[in-house]
Amino acid sequence: MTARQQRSLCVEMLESRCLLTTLYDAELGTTPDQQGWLYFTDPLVGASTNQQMNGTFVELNSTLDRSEKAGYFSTTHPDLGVLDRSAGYHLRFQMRLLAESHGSADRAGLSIIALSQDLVGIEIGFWTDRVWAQDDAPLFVHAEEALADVTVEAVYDLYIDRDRYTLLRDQQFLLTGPLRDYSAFGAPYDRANLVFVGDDTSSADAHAAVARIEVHYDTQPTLCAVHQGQELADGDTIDFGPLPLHSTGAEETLILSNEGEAPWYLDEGLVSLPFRTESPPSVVLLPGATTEWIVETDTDQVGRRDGLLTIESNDPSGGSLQLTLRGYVHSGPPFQNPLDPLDVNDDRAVAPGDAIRVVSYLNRFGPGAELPTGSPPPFLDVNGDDAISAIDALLVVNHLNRGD
Ligand SMILES: [Ca+2]
Ligand SMILES: [Ca+2]
Ligand SMILES: [Ca+2]
Repeated sequence: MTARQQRSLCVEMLESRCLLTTLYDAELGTTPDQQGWLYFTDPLVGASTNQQMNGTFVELNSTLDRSEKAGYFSTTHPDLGVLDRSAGYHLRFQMRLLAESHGSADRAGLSIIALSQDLVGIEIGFWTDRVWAQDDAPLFVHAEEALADVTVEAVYDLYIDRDRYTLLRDQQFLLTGPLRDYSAFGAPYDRANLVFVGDDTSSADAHAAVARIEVHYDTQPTLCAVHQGQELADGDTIDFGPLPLHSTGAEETLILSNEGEAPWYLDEGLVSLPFRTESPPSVVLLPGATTEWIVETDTDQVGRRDGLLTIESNDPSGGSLQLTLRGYVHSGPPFQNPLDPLDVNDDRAVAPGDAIRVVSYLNRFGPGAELPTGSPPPFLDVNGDDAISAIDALLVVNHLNRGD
């Protein structure tokens, strides 16, 4: 099975695992409370805040009285399952903000709340020109933010992955940060598996239009690391091969891609000496995105190059990779041992094992076989003619027979 076939199998498994549920669809022509959501206004009776269908949107308007609150709670929704952040989930909102005003920098007239089954989640506030996260220590203070024209209809993808949320806008990265725990405040932040959209403050108001809300479960990133067309697994080796002394361009390129359904984050990417990198990979890869990682070494000195490349990421299945880096800088024939040409396996002794290495290679690849592409040892070219043939084994055998 080729790496490509393996990968397409892997992707198919992920696709079948990733379940999508529509929680609200304005195209059905009904308001969210007619599709399973709890619509709640404060005050309960006589609120000037209103909801109404307008084309392919439901519009929620609290601008007539800032002190009122109103919005949609998933509490009663029959189709919302367990929001398990360790398994990962993803909420998608298609909406726009027609107007918003606030009396405090820590409040927004339109907010989205997503709380996992353990109450840890995130509240995102929407102003017309930015989105921002509510902090939990202290409670409900304006935290990280990103500028965006929220008055234009867009699809917002909110990914919850263990300890981090990531917000995309029309498939473009917008905002990320740690998840928060607001449960000390009480209701509704003490409700597990909660999704809320609306105005939840007496200090701001908004006129918002929501077209669609969806949830995906089991959304995980999947790192696919490829070198020279081969998918890399933990423990694999990246071999730079023989490198002529003082040559340039001793580098290898890794292709990292996210074949999963959630943003991939590089937690740690380390290259040990004598290898190094001048182009660290992207720290975040959105689903389907790809980045290159170039690892290089110097060729200033004859000898072996051994190192490690370590990748730690938020991919729970294959996100931790420790790869061996190797290479060999040579000034003479690349596969002739410069210390002792007869010492094929480079163990500082000449023994029958050295001849056997050559014979095994010839048995496997035949006489006239190409030189290996990987780094020596073994140094199979005993006579240094840049070919591997029976004479290379014979030289070792003759030496041993002579007993010198
Ligand atoms: Ca309000
Ligand atoms: Ca040896
Ligand atoms: Ca030879």
